[in-house]
This record gives sequence, C-alpha cells and structure tokens, in this order.
Amino acid sequence: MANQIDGLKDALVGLDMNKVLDKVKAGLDAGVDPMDMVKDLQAGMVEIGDRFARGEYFLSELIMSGEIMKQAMALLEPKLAGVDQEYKGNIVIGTVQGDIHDLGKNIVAMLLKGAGYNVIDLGVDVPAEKFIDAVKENQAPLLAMSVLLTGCQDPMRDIIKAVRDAGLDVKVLIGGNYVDEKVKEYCGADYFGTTADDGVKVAKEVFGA
Ligand code: B12
Repeated sequence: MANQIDGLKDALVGLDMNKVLDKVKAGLDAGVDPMDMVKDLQAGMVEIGDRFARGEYFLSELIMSGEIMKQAMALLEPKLAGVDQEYKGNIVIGTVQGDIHDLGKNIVAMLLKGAGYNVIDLGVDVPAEKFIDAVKENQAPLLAMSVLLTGCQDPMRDIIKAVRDAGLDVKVLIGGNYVDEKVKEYCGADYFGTTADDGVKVAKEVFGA
C-alpha cells in the first residue's frame, strides 16, 4: 500500500541525501511512525552493505550512507526519545573494541532512553576496562554491547570473560544484525538481540519494568 515513506529506502540506497531528508520530514509531518522510517532506513543500509560486499559500492559510499543515516536520525531522534519520567535504572552500552559502527547502537540507546532507562553510552571501539569501570561506577544491572564485524566476536568474548572475572553482578546483552543464539553461546552473553526493540524487551525483563 502506498504511504508517505514510499521510496525512502531507495533514496538512501541511491545515496540521495536531499531526497532522504525530504521524505523523512514529509513522513513526520504526515504522522508516520518514526520507527517504521528507521526500519526502512535500516533495510537501505543492509542493501548498501550488500552492494559493498559485491564490489558495486566502495568505502566512500559506505561513509556517505553513514552520513545520510546520521542526518536522518537527527530528525527522527526527538520523536523516538524524550520521555519525561523517572529513570527505571542504569544501562551501560557501547560498541565492542575493534568496531566503530555506531548507527545501530545509537538507535538502541535512543529507544532505551525513550523507554525510561538512564543510558551510559561509552561510544565505539570500547575495551573491557572501560565497560567494567562504567558498570561498577553506575552499578548497572545491564551491559549492552553492539557488534557488526564478524571479526570482533573474539574480542567480544574476551570482554565478556573479563566482565565475569571482575565478579560484577550484571547481565550482558549483545546485539547486531548477525548476532544469534550461537554467537551468544560462543561469547558467553546472557541475551542477544538483532533489533533495537529487542534491547527494550531485554531491559524490561532484567529490570522487571
Ligand atoms: C555504514 C557502514 C559503515 C560505516 C559506519 C558508520 C557509522 N557511524 O556507524 C563505515 C564507513 C565507518 C564502515 C566501516 C567499515 N565497515 Co561497515 N558497514 C556499514 C553498513 C553499510 C551499514 C551499517 C549500519 O549503520 N546499518 C544501519 C543500522 C541502523 O543498523 P545496524 O547497525 O544493523 O543496527 C541495528 C541492529 O543490528 C540492532 N543492533 C545493533 N547493535 C545492537 C546492540 C544491541 C544491544 C541490540 C539489542 C541490537 C543492536 O539494532 C539496530 C537498530 O535496529 C554495513 C552493512 C550491514 N549489512 O550492516 C556495513 C558492514 C557492517 N561493514 C563492513 C565492513 C567490512 C566495514 C569495514 C571493515 C570496511 C573497510 N574495508 O574499511 C570498516 C570497519 C571499520 C571498523 N573498524 O569498524 C561489513 C562487515 C562484514 C563482516 N563480516 O564483518 C558490512 C556488513 C558490509 C558488507 N556486507 O561487507 N561501515
């Protein structure tokens, strides 16, 4: 069925920044659910990644797509977050060491904030000590890690082992589009997620609210 966000994914895949931003603005004006637009944009990023893998797009296109996505998210963010209420608890989040992808992590953080949690975002390329210090300092019951590079599975496993060895009472959630039950088991995490909604579901389970 035709709607206001028709063509949003294609505009992103075509790397047409103006068209993407116009469509997002038009969608917001028309009352389209911002999360539906995030999903369309994410599908576009997957298509761009596939083109990169096939050698049809190069690093410059990946960088450009990241920039467009950032600007689109800047328009969508105020509609996704911004819930004025008391915090339900602290959650530490970051992208694992070796990985600098942060667009997905930022969306997860945004939705968690919107759901009422206090999110301590450590950024990208985060080593074990930084995660451990932040969990201790904030007495966070949940540590969420983002990973997009398959080569970062071992670093993630090492980080989780270091967190366990530090004796912290914290549940570990890992997420990213290739993460599954097998990766979760391999890395020794408690939960895994492949969408930002999964992050909120897990937080609700851990905090009971
Ligand atoms: C944009 C992009 C980049 C940008 C990142 C910009 C930025 N600020 O993030 C730049 C140009 C920097 C980049 C660099 C590289 N990239 Co890149 N990149 C992508 C691309 C096209 C899109 C990623 C993205 O932002 N998607 C949109 C967001 C919204 O989706 P998402 O990240 O998947 O997040 C969602 C879910 O995964 C989930 N999620 C994510 N994190 C978490 C965490 C939790 C807790 C939960 C619950 C859920 C969750 O929820 C999010 C929202 O729904 C992907 C393609 C793809 N299929 O993912 C390749 C991709 C990830 N990149 C890839 C590669 C190879 C690289 C480089 C090595 C390229 C190079 N030769 O230098 C470098 C690595 C740099 C590094 N050390 O990290 C490969 C990885 C392949 C692999 N097997 O590991 C991919 C898959 C492309 C491909 N098909 O080859 N990249």
